[in-house]
Amino acid sequence: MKTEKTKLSLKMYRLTLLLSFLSSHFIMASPSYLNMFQQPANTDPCYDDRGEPTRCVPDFVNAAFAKEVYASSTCGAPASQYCKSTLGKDNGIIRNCFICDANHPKRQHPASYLTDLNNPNNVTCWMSDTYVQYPQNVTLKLSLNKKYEMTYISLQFCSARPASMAIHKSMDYGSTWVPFQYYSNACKKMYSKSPRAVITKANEQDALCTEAYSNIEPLSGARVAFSTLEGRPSAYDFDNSPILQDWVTATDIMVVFSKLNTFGDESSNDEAARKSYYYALSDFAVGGRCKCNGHASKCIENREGRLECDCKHNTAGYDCEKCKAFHSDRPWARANNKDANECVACNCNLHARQCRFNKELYILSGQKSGGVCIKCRHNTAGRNCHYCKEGFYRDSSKLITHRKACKGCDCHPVGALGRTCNQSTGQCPCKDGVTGLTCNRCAKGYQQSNSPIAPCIRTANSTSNDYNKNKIPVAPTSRPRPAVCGKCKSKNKRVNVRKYCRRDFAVHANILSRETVGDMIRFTVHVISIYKPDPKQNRRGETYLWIPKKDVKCKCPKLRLNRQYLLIGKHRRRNNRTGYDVDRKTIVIRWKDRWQRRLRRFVKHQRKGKCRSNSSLRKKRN
Ligand SMILES: [Ca+2]
Repeated sequence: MKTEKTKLSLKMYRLTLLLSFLSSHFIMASPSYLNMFQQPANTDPCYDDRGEPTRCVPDFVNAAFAKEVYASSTCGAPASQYCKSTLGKDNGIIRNCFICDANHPKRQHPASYLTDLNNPNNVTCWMSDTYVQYPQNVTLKLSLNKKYEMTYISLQFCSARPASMAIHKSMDYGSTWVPFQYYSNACKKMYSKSPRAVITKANEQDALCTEAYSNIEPLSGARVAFSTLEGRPSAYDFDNSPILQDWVTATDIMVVFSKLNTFGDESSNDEAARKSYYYALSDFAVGGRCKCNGHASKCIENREGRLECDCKHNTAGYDCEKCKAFHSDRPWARANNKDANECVACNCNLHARQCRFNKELYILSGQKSGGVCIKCRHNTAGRNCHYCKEGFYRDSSKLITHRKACKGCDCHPVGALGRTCNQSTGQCPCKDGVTGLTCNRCAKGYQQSNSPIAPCIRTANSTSNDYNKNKIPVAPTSRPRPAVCGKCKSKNKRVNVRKYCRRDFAVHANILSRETVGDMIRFTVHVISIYKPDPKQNRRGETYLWIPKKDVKCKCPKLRLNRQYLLIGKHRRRNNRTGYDVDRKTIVIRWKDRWQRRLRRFVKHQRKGKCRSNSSLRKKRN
């Protein structure tokens, strides 16, 4: 009769569990989730028929299934006896004893039996050592290695339920724990919790203690299920409750069995009584969804074997908890059934590859756009790389997205007042009497003077309209090349194996800084690679380039800081300076990565001794 009653109550309990499961399931489910079943299998549930992003969630699963559970106590090592209690006639306790042996396939009760397939026809139970009694406890730890949003945690017992137990959760892979729920026949005493506490909107992340599931009967088969959202007021508005979204999130679950239920006969010398008190469970289930914040419909294993969301809506991260790179125009947000909150790419007009989110700008734009481009290229500037930087102007014949949308101002060094032109017209600011887009000629009624301060002076009766006559010559200022320079050797811009063989060194270097030392300019450089070892020095890292001051003035060669060059040249043996001498015969070209291969070919050529004929010739000549 008793067993019949137990069976019936179990059935009832399973039914209520299923109902609570379904109700909480529906609280978390959105219409888009239900749509999943209506759509053809091959469409992405994260986008609707028109391709618009919609909230999507991974399937509801038993997250604990087949996962490893750590148990602080498991019987059978060494083999030991335990006794099963049943209630006989007149409510007398009948005890049948068995052996738990970890090495015997039919007598073992390992922790893996907690999360195996829960088949009612073949119930498998984990079992602790007998009589691990308060204040000692037994813990079960389950690591999911991924954030999940839990709907319920369910424990099915093979033993009687504990007198006291607690469920804890961790959101940080087991570093810190918070209580989820307490079960005790003495809530106040065991956990300092009132069994009559009520959850309001003010304490929705509090764990409750209930006294309802801690009776010793039934002696086996009872299920205790904790529904994470039950009785929590915001459960009906889960989408808009970050507090509850946080509350149901966990990476790890820990169950602490604090106190065994007994009939009070264990203190006697009745060994069978003590052996009948232990914790045993047939099933540890965690119902929930892989947490993807509404931005993925499935979780997949990554290359390291770790579970992560298959993020959509331009999101990224294990839980789609952030926007992916270059998609920072709007703040990240969880998808809800009204708005998928898709992350939006920054608008940098194809001139930048990085951007960041700026909250103030976002608010100022009426919550439309908050992305700020980083490192605008092609001489552009602005938060969207949408205008030309100082010293450049918009070429209106090209789209703003064009690489050459911004042209250099090219203001005349003498005729213009500065180097910055009007950003839309390109008009440079001209000195008095000077005209032209770049301020390169004298206006009507003015003629050239020799003064760089007033290059055009008013003439009493100027009749000259000759365009060329009015052109202002470039005066020798610090910037432009002096006329005495002559042409730099253009052949020094080309590299071939003959030139390579005839010279002493070939290095790839980055120009770091410059300073004047006597009549020389000394550039500090970082040697990146050496393609022809120089007997005088042969190491990578920082060294110097020495160039006569007059050559630098003439821009022979033209070197700019923070740029990389290929330098192929000879040594002047006159001095003992550290570094490389650069003269007009030295080949100096802006570095291009594609040269690597060609230079390696030259190195091979030299190693095979094919350069020797050239160098021996040169020695003879010397
Ligand atoms: Ca089992």
